[in-house]
Amino acid sequence: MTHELLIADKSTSSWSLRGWLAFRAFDIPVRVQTARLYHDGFAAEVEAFAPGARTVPVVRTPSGAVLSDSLAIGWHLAETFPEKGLLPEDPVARADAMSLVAKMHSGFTALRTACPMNLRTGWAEFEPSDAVLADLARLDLVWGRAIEAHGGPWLCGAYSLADAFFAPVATRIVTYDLPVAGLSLAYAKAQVADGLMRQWRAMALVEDPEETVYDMALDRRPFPAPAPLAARAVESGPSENATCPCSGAPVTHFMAVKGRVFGFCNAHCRDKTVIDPEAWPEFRAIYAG
Ligand SMILES: N[C@@H](CCC(=O)N[C@@H](CS)C(=O)NCC(=O)O)C(=O)O
Repeated sequence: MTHELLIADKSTSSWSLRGWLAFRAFDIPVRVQTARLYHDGFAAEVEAFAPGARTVPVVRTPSGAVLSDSLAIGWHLAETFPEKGLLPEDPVARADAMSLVAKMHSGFTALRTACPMNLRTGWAEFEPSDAVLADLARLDLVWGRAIEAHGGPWLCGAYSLADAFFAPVATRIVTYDLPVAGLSLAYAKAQVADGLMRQWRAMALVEDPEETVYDMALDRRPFPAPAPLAARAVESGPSENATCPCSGAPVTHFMAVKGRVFGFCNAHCRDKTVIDPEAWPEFRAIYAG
């Protein structure tokens, strides 16, 4: 039996990203379903998945328990899979990681409210309020102390639940071009460049409808990350590979990159790879081969 996770739109649902990373960053098997946030059927979809739940992420455990909060999900996974490294082994680092998770879960409200996560775009000339600047100063303190105390590269040494929780905050630092200390900026950029974040964002661009809910009265600028390898969907093969790098099934959909053609077993596999080919280790392997 596998855990089941219900999330919402990947471009904008920051809590969903935390829940998803709590599984995927630690290689914990999970079956994922998506409900559309801000659509009429959302509440009913959540209720059908887990009676009594109101928000995402929400998890159904193999034993039938419902976990309807990211903090509970993270804690449950850390307890159930102690070998997966959600929390550091060292007791001090472990306590720090939980403290960071809790700080994130209950804090940085001004920043989170003023700068909604939107992985589709960067924003130009955002003017942070005093309350947002205070949150950013606190972030500098909290991130800086953790990275210095545990030696980096992540908050508590190796990637932990604390980093999964702060990932959506890191995206705001770069998309809103927020003023933070050098160490915080480097940490935020490392978060956005992380392979799983790139996968999440590629799926967001393929799956999510263009929503206006989080539009800002600001000019847009390109999403601030290094340009991915340029690729495009093409109508037909032949492709270098006979089976899909995602599923191993025969190829039916095609992508061209640098004069070479690769195949996939469906449009979703192909399109998420077109967005950012090098985010996907299985594709990287056949590309390098
Ligand atoms: N404290 C919750 C917050 C979850 C949350 O607010 N999720 C948002 C999506 S990002 C949601 O489901 N909103 C729907 C609603 O509030 O009706 C957690 O940690 O999981």
